[in-house]
Amino acid sequence: MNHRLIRAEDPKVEVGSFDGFYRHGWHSWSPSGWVDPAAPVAPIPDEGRRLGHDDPTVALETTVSSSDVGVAIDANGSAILLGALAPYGRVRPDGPMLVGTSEAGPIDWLVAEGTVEDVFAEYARHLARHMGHRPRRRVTVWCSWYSYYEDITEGQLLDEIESIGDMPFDVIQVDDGWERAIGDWDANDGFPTGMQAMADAIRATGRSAGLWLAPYIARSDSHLASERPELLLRDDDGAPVVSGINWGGPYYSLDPTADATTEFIVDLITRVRSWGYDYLKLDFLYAAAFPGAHEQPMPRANAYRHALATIRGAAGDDCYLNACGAPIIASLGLVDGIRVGPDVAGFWEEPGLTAMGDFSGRGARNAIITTSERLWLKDIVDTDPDVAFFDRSTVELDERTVAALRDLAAITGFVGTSDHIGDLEPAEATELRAALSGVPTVHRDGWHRWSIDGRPVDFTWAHRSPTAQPGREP
Ligand code: 9PG
Repeated sequence: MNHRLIRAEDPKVEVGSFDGFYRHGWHSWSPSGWVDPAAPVAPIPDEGRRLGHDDPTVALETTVSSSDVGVAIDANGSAILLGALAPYGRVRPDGPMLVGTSEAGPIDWLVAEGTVEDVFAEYARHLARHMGHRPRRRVTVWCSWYSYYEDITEGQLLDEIESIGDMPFDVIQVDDGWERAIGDWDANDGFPTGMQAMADAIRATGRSAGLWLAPYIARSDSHLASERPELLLRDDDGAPVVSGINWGGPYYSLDPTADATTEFIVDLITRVRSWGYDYLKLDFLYAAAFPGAHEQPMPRANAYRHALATIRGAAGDDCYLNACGAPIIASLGLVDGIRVGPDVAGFWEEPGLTAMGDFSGRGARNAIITTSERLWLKDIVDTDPDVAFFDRSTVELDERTVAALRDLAAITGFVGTSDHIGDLEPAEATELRAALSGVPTVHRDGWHRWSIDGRPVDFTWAHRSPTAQPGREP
């Protein structure tokens, strides 16, 4: 393997003709994998879906491009990687070349040539050096989202804790549905004794209490948006920046560079820490890296790093931060875990989203593809593949897909589920217990091929599904 570091604003690397290009999505849910570099890209027609899908600055482009790192497979089968070592980069295939651009002037780039596994391993090593890194951990988490969705109440969760019994989860995490509104982070009427009491109940079982927050967004109908307008990120015309549409309407980005936002975030994180939560699932973080007229002008990735540093400072070094919907490269060094794919679901895909070319939508297909294409990150940050399913009665997935999700958990060491533990058949409960307590020996045998305790695992089939994005794969 050859590699060199260069400092440049717009590096160009000659490859020769290539028909396989690794495009890296900007944030957790953004599609990643091997595409045809010359294939036209159709922007997602639905504005709400488009906003939350990938980097908004390229959402209307009609050619392939990649966030921070791109890899070409040349005529000899060699991989040539061009990767930014700072979170400002974009890489585009351009005829026989890879061309980089930086949003923040000259930056360091890695150019590496070798096998695809080796060039990514080299890139990961350099990223850890440039962006920082935190200790790797094994994570076992029960999360409320994928069985309750927003319909959670204190009573249901207390029953769930009871059913979980001695199942070896380290974390029980309350997901979306506990708050008054997106932006108004107080317990709603479903949690009459409050979030501190919920944390107490979880901690009484000897586990860490986890809580979901989307700290840098506010729904348009929240008190925060109407009463603290000085926190909102503005565009050049002074209008609040809409960073997506969900929960039945638009949500706005907060301006992470505004002093008022920093105060709000410090207060929020200090409060949830004082309730007893020491695992925070921080969601919709990409909104903090949206372009806008920042109170303190700076590159948007710096505003984002400031946002994460503010949370880390208030949460303390011993709080586990799991970044979701989060720009990947820009999050390195400040958080413990990063969700590296879109939401899984108990079905393969939503045909309507696939038809729109939206591969960030929920479903097992998109989750397996993007997560398996991001496993090169797993040695420098905890990579959350999203939950696996153990209760067969709740999913319409075939056994191969159920197994692939569990294999991703085994490979990453991030094992989560939302299944109702009390509903598991005895054999399923045994499988879950084994997945939570086993520490398998994992080897990478090829780009899509792994072995887990000597058992071969191959994700190639998922990539060859009839609706997969085209492009030569390694
Ligand atoms: C809670 C959920 C869960 C889940 C997160 C995130 O509209 N959207 O495009 C969209 C994308 C992802 C999403 C919700 C909506 O899920 O990934 O684990 O915490 O939020 O609301």
